[in-house]
Amino acid sequence: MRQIDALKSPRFTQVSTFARLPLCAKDEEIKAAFLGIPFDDATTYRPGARFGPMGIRQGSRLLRPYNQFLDTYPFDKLNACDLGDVNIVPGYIEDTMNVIQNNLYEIISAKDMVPFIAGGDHSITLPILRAIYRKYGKVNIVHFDSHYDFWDSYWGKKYTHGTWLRRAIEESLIKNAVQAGIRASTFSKEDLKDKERLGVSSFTIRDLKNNIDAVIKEINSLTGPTYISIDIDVVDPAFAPGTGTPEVGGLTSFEIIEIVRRLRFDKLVGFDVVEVSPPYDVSEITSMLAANIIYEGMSVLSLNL
Ligand SMILES: [Mn+2]
Repeated sequence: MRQIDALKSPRFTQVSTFARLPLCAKDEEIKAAFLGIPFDDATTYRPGARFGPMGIRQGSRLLRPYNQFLDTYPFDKLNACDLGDVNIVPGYIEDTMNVIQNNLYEIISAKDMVPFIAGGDHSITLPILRAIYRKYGKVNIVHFDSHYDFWDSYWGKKYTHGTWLRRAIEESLIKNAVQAGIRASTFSKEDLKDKERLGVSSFTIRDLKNNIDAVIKEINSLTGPTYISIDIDVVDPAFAPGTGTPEVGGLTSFEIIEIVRRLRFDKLVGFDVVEVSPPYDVSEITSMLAANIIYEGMSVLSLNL
């Protein structure tokens, strides 16, 4: 009984939520919320991203209310909260995509808020974009990744964590696509021509490392609603080992955090960090990085308020 009374006290907050934020309440006015999507059946190599939301919540417990680099109190300004996880259907990607799309649309159509989503593998971004499209129409996508993710199919299948961007473009969900950090070996030289065919503005890790300012400038020149998708594997495995398809030679944790801090948008409509796989993590470093990326994203959003 004593424990139950203690949990009712306002002095105690949920410890299993993102950054110890309260769970979202139905009738509350919120500007941003954390949402977990624990689905990893579309991975092609190491699984484990289904534990991403849980790991990122755990890695977020040290986040404090004030961000000195952006001079903002993101959680207060956004009245941020944790929505919990989407109830996905393990093993059934198309059913899961429908659940994600419907759940997310229900949330964003009811409230004028920005979801900060923790994956899950990258396949979740397609149904997210479908829900976003239903509310906002075509949006810009800013995509940080070591992989192009515009392959046509894997094993003859159209929905995987490496095909979502092509599907989103085919479904006309995207206005402009900018991606950065690309470095993985590919299946053939021919594949690279898809950048032009699909109209994706693509920066390799070399482009990014050599001229971070130019990439940020291009991203910040986008107008209209914009969605950010960050595959944690854009970061070097030395800083983010807990992921499904690691590629060496990536960004440092400082670089990705600093890039996110410098992003500015007309209208940010959603943000995800995907492919965090806690079973392959070491000392929670990947989960803590993902949690901090979301914190910086919320901080940038809060600057407009
Ligand atoms: Mn990737």
